[in-house]
Amino acid sequence: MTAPTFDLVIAANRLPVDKEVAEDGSVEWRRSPGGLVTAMESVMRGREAAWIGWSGDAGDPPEPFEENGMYLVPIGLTEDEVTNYYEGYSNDTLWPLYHDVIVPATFRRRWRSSYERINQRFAEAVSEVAAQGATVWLHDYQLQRVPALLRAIRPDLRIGWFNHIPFPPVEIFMQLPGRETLLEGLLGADFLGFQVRADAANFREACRRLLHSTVKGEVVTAPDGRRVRAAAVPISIDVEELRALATSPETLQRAKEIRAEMGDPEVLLLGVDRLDYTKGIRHRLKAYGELLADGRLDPHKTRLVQIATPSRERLQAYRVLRGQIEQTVGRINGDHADFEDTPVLYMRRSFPKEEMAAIYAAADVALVTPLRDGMNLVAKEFVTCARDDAALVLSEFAGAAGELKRAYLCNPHDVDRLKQTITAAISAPIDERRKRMRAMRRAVLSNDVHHWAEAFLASLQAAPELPAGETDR
Ligand code: ADQ
Repeated sequence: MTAPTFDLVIAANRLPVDKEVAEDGSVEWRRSPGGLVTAMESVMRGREAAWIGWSGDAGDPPEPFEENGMYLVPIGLTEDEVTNYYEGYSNDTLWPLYHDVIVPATFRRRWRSSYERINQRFAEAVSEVAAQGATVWLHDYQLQRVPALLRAIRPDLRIGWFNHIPFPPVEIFMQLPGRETLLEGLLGADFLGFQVRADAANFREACRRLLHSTVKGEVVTAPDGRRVRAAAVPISIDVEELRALATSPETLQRAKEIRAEMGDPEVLLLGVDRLDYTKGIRHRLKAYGELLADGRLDPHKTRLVQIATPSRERLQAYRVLRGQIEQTVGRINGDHADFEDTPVLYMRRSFPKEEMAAIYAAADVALVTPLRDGMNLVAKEFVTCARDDAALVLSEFAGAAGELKRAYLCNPHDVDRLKQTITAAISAPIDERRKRMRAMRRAVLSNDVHHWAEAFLASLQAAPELPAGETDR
């Protein structure tokens, strides 16, 4: 039987669902957590499309299947390929390199060849289900070779790629062995989307410096003479849907219960992150611990709820981070807890979105303090769900800081200033907090996830020209 073909094909490292095997051996697919799926879920609704991605397990892939109206094509990875392509090259070479080398990037030649092989596998899988002239939307740093590999077998396709993480300055990118190959891979696309303008500019500068490409405005000339546009299209969330959930009577009731269960603290601080060293969880805990020790926050009146989704736990840097965070939480609670009060509530697990909305609605101040982040959807989710008088402390190194300019902005590396910013957010007059929250709501509303997807697809169709209605920047 030949595979069905589609006018829209999405490819991302992972499928949007995770496999769960029940005790009786039956298999169920659940929506996977994380920013990419959160964003794409609402984009895909009502569209006929195929999604190519890895199922998350090593071994033979399951057959393609339909889920929520989407045709899902699992890509198989062997145990070795998981180690080399996914954990190695993607998460131990590219991830740290693209996040300002917060931890050192590791370079191994066998990881690189595995990355090339898997990208070829993705290109072939896309090619099989893409109709003549179809639109292909590739995602993220794991698939940077796919555009060129796919174009080589299917020159009829419109190929777009979106980078969910930052694109580093050329001085850092240059460290990557074989760096030209990745740039050439990306230049196989018609349109390249980045979170913020600085990322797109970094990419164009890398092409200029390392490939000697001609760059005019946002357009780079590829080695084969095609013109490729690289521009910012900041990602967002489904504001309307989330706002409706957050303001429902059930959620508001649950938010009250959450505070009551914690003994109705005067100040409820909140952190929500994947357990990743880019998210600045350690810096945040250090600042909070010091504020308690200095007596500037009262451990009997303040709670920090830190929710951390387990992530990439087979990698050493992530295991070390988890140990450090758990030790710090233990130390803060050891120093300040008593029979009634526990100043840090640390929860290492995922919550359903209803519960997340209630937690956001319950908080007074969200601490979103990544050391580097492509966008950070938690910041936008908080603004959407929070009470009008709640406050957001936001790192300048999150892409979201470009839009949420009325947050309490901070440099998380500067612990003293971080402490000051946290206390400023806690003690600001209610009027000021309301004003800031209103301005941030407007910013989030003006660019929701549907707007993002439409902007990306319109840019892809028009590339290398600007889509109608968009003016040159
Ligand atoms: P992530 O690094 O995963 O995304 P982020 O943008 O904050 O970071 O998205 C996390 C998502 O997971 C949010 O939707 C959040 O609600 C959800 N989440 C986190 N912890 C959770 C928990 N314990 N339970 C349930 N849900 C939880 C990457 C980039 C980001 C970029 C996104 C989208 O690193 O910079 O914003 O992709 O492009």
